[in-house]
Amino acid sequence: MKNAFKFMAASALLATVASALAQDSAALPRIEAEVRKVDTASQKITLKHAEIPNIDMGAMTMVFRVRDPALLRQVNPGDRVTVTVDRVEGALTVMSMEAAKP
Ligand SMILES: [Cu+2]
Repeated sequence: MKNAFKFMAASALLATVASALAQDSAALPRIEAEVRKVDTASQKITLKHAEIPNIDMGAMTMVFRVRDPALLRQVNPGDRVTVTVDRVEGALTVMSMEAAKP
């Protein structure tokens, strides 16, 4: 019983830390990308992205999850955007997205 309580307390703490980290997209490097495909139904986006140093990834075209599905309503294929990307529960996730400055 005591151990179960400790486990629950530790899990709650980890969840708090994880959500604090996930929400802190301001600290993440801003990455230039071009939208290739928007999949609203499955909340995914295909981006041709520049290097992403915080997850040690080179430039490529790939599919990402999005933190907030509302992000998908702002963009269309062909748009140039600036994104922040992080790993959330093991999945590469777009944390923020805005139109690239011309
Ligand atoms: Cu990639």
